[in-house]
Amino acid sequence: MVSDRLFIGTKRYSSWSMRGWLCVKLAAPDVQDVLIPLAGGGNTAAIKDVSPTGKVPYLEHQGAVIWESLAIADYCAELVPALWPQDRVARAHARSIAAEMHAGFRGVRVAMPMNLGRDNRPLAQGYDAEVADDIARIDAIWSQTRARFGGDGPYLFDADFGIADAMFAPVVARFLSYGVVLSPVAAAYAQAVRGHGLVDQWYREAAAEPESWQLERYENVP
Ligand SMILES: N[C@@H](CCC(=O)N[C@@H](CS)C(=O)NCC(=O)O)C(=O)O
Repeated sequence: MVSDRLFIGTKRYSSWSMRGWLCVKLAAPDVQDVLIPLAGGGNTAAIKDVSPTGKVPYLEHQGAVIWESLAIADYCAELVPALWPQDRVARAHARSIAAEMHAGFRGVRVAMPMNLGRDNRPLAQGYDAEVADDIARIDAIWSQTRARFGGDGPYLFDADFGIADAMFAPVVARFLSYGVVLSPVAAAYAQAVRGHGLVDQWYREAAAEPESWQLERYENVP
C-alpha cells in the first residue's frame, strides 16, 4: 500500500495544487502524485471521496494528513526547514506574504483563472478596480521583497526557491498568460519563477494532459 500520496487536480487549471505540489516536490520528492481531473465548479466527486475538505491539494505522509496549501507548505518546511528563510526577520516577512496570498487576491483569482494551455491575453482587457489593486499590491510585494531580501539570487529570498515563491508561482503563470504589465523588478522575478525546473516540469506535464480533461467552462471564457 502506498502511504505517501499528494492528491492534486488537473495541472492545466489547478493553481492551489501547483502550490502544494511545488512544496512537496522540494521537501519529499518520493511522495506519489495522485491526479484527479477536475470536474469544474468544485464538483469533483473523486476529490470529495478522499479529501476532508473536498479540495486539493491534500497530502498523506507518514501518518500525517494535511489539507490547505499553506498547511502543506508549512508541513514541508518541517521536513526541509530551508523552505522558509532561516533569518527570523526574513522568515516573518515570508510567512506574511505567503499568508496574504493564501487568504487574498480574490480579484485576480476570479478575473484571471489559471489556464496554462491558453493565450489569455485577449481576455485581459479593462480590469476592474479590485483586480488592478491586487496586481499593484502583488507587484509591490515582489519588488519590495526582492529589494530587501532578494540578494543576488533571482527569487524572493535570494537563490533558494521557497514557500513564498511556490505560493506566488500560479500568479506568475496568470500574469504571463494574461500579459499583465509589471514593473521591471517584478517582471524579472516572474521570468525567474517561470524558468525554475519544477515550475517548468508542471507546465510540461500540464501540456501533456489528455484533451478530454479540458473543460468547456475554463476554455471558452467569454
Ligand atoms: N484554500 C484551499 C483551496 C483549494 C482549492 O480550492 N482547490 C480546488 C482546485 S484549485 C479544488 O480542489 N476544487 C475542487 C473541485 O474543483 O472539485 C487551499 O489552499 O488548498
